[in-house]
Amino acid sequence: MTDACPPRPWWKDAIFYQIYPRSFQDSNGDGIGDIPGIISRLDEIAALGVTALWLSPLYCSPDADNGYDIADYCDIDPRYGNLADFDHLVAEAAKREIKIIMDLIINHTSSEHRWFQASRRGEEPYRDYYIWREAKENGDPPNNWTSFFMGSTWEWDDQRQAYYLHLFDAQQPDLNYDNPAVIEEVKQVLRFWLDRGVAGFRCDVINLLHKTSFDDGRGGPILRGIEHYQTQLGTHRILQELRREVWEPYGAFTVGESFGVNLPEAQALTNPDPGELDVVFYFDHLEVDRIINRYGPKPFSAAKLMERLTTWQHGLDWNALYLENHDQPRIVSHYGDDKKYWARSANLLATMLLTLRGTPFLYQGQEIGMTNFDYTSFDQLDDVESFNVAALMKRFGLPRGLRWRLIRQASRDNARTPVQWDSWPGAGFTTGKPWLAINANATWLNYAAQDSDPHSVLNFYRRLIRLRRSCPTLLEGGFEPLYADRALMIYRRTPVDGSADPAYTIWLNFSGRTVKLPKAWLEASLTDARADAGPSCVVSNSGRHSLKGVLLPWEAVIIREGPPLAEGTEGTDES
Ligand code: ISL
Ligand code: CA
Repeated sequence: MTDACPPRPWWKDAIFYQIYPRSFQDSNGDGIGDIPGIISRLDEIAALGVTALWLSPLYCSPDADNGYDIADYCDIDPRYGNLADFDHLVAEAAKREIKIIMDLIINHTSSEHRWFQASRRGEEPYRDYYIWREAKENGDPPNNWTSFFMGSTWEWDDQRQAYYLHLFDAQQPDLNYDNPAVIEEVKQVLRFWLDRGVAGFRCDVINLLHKTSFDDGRGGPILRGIEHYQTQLGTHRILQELRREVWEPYGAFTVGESFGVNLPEAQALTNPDPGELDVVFYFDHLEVDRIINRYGPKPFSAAKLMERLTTWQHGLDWNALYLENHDQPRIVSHYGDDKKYWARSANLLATMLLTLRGTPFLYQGQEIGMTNFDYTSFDQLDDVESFNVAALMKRFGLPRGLRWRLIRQASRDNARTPVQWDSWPGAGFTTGKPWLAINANATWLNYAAQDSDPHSVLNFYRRLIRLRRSCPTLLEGGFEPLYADRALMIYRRTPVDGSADPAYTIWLNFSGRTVKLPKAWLEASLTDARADAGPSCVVSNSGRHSLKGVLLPWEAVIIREGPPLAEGTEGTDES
């Protein structure tokens, strides 16, 4: 490798898998997933073709926001195990050539963190670790900002006789990034975990760190004031410092969850010069059918999805790819059909995720097509955001039935139900009472039922991942949008210079109807023959190899252009 061409970073060829520990695998019957449970499932994870794990928070936390409220950055919450268990996990993962990245939540801590407790008492050096402001003359909060979890972003503290800022829950006070001591503390935390062998971090709401001003916000009731702290110059400077002083020297990978980020901001956040983050998680590809964030459904359009994906595929040379995480509804329920065409639509979504350019991130249970929860009322929920959004809807006069319908399709609990490993009570997740109810469909929708079924969603993912890793075009090739309308999405992955691997065209029908391929477009850009590729059809989620001018409901096909594959080359059929 010449100096001019730096070695290809490991994370460009990685397949990441996010584990939400409390819902992944319980080992001691207390109904909460834990580190020994994760270790016991590493072979299943390796069998999927995963090469890196993102662990959602394992740190000590009072669980105001399920671990995203950290009370001690350098210890494992006893419910998940201890540091020895963590070291054992890192070692066992390494034996399977699986790297580990941690969830880094540094915009805020838990109000139970010793820093905050000392800050409330006005004790140095912690007095200004957080953002304290006096009340207005009339006792009101310092400004009109509103929280991600609804309500004011300011909480009055009797001990300190002042308000403190919290963009999220009142038990998640924001750290003060105008204080160099805070940044030094963060560097210590990073080094602590990097020295334990982690390979990088998923950085939580990392584009919100620096608040440029505390003037009133101009917007409506949702996230009023965000213009004062979203992706500000100060945040870029902090990330450049962390990169320069810690991430670069350690060679640590960073993916930054960047709420509301647009393409120019993402380009700045991931620009290698001067260097901040490696890749980002953006959101707008998951909000094609949403009015605000994950709420307020509107009709889906494959053309709109293609437009947004194309913006990001062309706007960044490389980026993270995902369809699910612990905050998002299950993608087969969101963009797919979790009833009549459950498997086929799950496989179509897998095909899209794993044929785009970038680093794919899967979320636990996505590989078996887990669906949204089957709850019927609010008292089955756990998520603080769901309760707070529902309360705001109630204040706006929405009737209970409508409130439930809106919350049900967007609640973060949809992704947090325990992983369904088998059909027994407890779904193989726990022998105790699960912390959150298990979906009743675990009786048939589970890992064990799919593991040896060649036509299962699980084996479709396994084969797609193997195919992707064997194709330079899918790994490193370009992205070329070809055609899209309300239902159809057709794009091509173009070959890498000098590679023998040809182009691949991906054909997706995001609808429950058989859809005619656009004849005019076919004749103009592709002959029917190439759309009837026969042996060059390397993936089909319907078992068909010739399109014959149509795509069946939820059909996904990958056609390898150029000379047909040798007979017997592995494709992936869900017949
Ligand atoms: O998912 C979201 C946007 O669609 C928001 O619900 C989410 O709160 C936001 O993206 C920030 O998420 C991250 O920070 C939060 C934590 O609750 C989320 O779980 C985490 O992913 C505060 O730490
Ligand atoms: Ca447990």
